[in-house]
Amino acid sequence: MTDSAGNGEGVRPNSLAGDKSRALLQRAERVIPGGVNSPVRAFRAVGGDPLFLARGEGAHVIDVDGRKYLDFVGSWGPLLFGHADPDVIAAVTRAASAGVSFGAPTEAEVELAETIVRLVPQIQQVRLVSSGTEACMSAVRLARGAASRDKIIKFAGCYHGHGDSFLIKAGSGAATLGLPDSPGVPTGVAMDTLVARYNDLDSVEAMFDRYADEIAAIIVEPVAGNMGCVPPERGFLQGLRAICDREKTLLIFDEVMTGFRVAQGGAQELYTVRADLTVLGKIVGGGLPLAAYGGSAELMARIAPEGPIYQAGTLSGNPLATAAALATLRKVEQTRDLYPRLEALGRRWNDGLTALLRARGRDYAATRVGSFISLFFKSGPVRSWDDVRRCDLDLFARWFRGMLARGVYFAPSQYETNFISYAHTEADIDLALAAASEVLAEV
Ligand code: KE4
Repeated sequence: MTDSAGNGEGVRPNSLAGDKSRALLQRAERVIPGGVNSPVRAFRAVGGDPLFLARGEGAHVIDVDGRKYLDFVGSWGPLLFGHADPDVIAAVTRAASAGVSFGAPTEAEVELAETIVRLVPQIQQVRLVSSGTEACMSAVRLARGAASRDKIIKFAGCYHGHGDSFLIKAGSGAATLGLPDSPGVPTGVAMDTLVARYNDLDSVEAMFDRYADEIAAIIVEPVAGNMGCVPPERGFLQGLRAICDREKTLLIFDEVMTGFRVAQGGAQELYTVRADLTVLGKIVGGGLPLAAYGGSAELMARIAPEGPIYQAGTLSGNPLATAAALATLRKVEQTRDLYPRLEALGRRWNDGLTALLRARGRDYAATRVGSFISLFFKSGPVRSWDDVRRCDLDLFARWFRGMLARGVYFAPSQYETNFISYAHTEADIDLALAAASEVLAEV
């Protein structure tokens, strides 16, 4: 029996997934909530069934039904050099042959920490952890402990992982599923998270007017990526720096997405703004579970065992993740045309898309910072969550499905950013633009 969309029994409407993906989803849903291990993967915002992927090759992924896609998700950002990078694979394979985990310090962790300190000038000492959430949670705990204050300011639409303090007006999958304020977060915790508007310094000043000496930190995505790519307006980040200096509040840059993506030294280098604490994830781990937080030696000395602020992790600095990280950061340091090429590919996409939109009389907002790209299905500028939440989500879903049907895999949410890797080519960008031209003609 098939439904009106021609889908077979037990298949969601608009499904573009093959038989094997759909069969795996039915198995998965019996043993995993929603059949996925992270909500935004479930395609709930775009209809149809998620693709189960079998392998990646450079700028492409292949699903379990053997279908190949040009990939603009890139595992949500970590794969700066594309899938199955030979250097990363070789490094992880070599490390694995010596053992997968020790729970003891290793030379590779020291080398990785030295590399991070060398590449990110604001970091004098760094602690390795296993996820961006863990790194953000730890940075906020350090800030609260150092400042002896409890409140933090975050921005509506920004996402700093699923720690209780952050699931307040959160972006990414929380916004995608309509759960920006998750049940299960105690009121007492939520009360210590103040929410300001991105690109609006007055909204930040209003928080200090009311809670001046209670605010330990401002945590911000220096380029917002979890409500789609929303760049900081001129003076916004500098304004946050000035407010933090005046109020003796710590400025935390969550560079999980922007770190090594928008510049070698991240957004701090690109916008020449200093953060007191920097959170790194995704690229820093080369696609394996590794993230980090760091800052001045004075501040980091407060972290156990040196200081009293506790943070720990069984697999922190794991040898396989550290090997992938070192291989990736070596390539970051040694690939001379890395950022010029990412910029050129990003500009090729955005200029081409902007021309297509203009030709079709659509004034949607195509945003970009380097190889960090989004298309917002709404008219007018996009400055903050207030603008983003006015997007036409049905139109986005039709765009997503139209591109996927043409072999181009974008993030399955309007509230996510897409990434171009060093493995993408001009021909790949032109293929994606040709698909976009057809889709924009039909949606
Ligand atoms: P993880 O705990 O997922 O490693 O990192 C959390 C995090 C923190 N900060 C920023 C700026 C982030 O973008 C993230 C995670 N990003 C999402 C994608 N927007 C992860 C994808 C997912 O949740 O499956």
